[in-house]
Amino acid sequence: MTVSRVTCPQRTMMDEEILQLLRDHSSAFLSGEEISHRLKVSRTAVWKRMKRLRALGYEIEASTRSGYRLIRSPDLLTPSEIKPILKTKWLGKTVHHFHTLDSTNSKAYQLGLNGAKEGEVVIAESQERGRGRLGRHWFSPPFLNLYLSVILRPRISPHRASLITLMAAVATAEAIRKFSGLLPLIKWPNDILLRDRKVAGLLNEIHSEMDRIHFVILGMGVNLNMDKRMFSKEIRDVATSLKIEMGQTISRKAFLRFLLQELEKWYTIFMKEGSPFILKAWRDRAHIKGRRVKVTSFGETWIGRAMDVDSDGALILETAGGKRKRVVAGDVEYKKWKMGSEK
Ligand code: BT5
Repeated sequence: MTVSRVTCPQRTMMDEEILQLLRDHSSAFLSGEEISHRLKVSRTAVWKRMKRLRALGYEIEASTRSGYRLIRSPDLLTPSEIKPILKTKWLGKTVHHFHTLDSTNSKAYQLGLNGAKEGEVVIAESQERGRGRLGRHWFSPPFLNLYLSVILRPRISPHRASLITLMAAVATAEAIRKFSGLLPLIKWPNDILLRDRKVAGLLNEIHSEMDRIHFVILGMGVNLNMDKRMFSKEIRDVATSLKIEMGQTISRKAFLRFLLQELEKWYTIFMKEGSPFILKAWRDRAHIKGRRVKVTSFGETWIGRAMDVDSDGALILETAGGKRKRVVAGDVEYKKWKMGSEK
């Protein structure tokens, strides 16, 4: 891996308050005295905070006579950066932001157990142990991409939880399409591809009883500003980022806005209209019907023709002998049709 681990100080409540004050006075200087008075701290404490904020990438102009002025904020995904630009009604109204976490899904799961509300979001600038499915690793270097988990509390039966993954895949694909103008393809069950390379992956985890879901953690990893050389060798030829595909640096905040907006929209559709609408949207963006695929599931492998996904989101496969298989979890690899392999 060519990107080194970066650790940086966490922002505190006081940092947030100072930033809010500076934002509220963005057209003028705010004196150190005024800030120290409003926050009830010494001027030295204010000066130290300004130093810290600069170290975090905030460009703050300082004048001995006039005080401080915020010139530019870094592309951080903190609540105070995100809130002003979010267009959602309920999703992301509470954002838990961390510079680094083991995994946003693990953190969100803990929060879910502690009663976090539907729509709360966990975001990390980097993950030490970002997780894929089946114990696999999700490469999560700092400040470049999106690593987020959303807590949902759908009133649906646990066997329909995989539809949430399909719903989220549609939302992610739509966010990418609207943001970039590019046409992503969904690969069953949880990959989003651009030019056949993985740009995003989803990890859906549930906490439930037999017949009731307590909460779903929807984990989303989207590669935004990775250059090809930044990917580890193993995934360099199968992964991509929006920067690679669009040829320009991506504002993570701007993309996050699209993503949360689409997610709120498609989740609301799913809860109101049920699965048919989501399945149609998914099929339209997956083009899986009739493709020759190799499917691996729980240590078994089949090659055959993908027929469809059923109403619970399972993949329906027709194997060489014409038998139908229903696959609830696994990995799909696309294969080329060879002469005579149609049967
Ligand atoms: C996934 O698993 O695609 C689900 C990835 C979910 C990641 C998010 S990030 C926020 C949240 N918190 C977490 O801890 N996880 C979620 P899977 O289908 O198993 O794919 C994993 C495989 O994708 C790996 O074995 C690699 O081959 C490849 N891979 C790893 N990192 C990648 C990356 N950044 N971009 C593209 N491919 C990657």
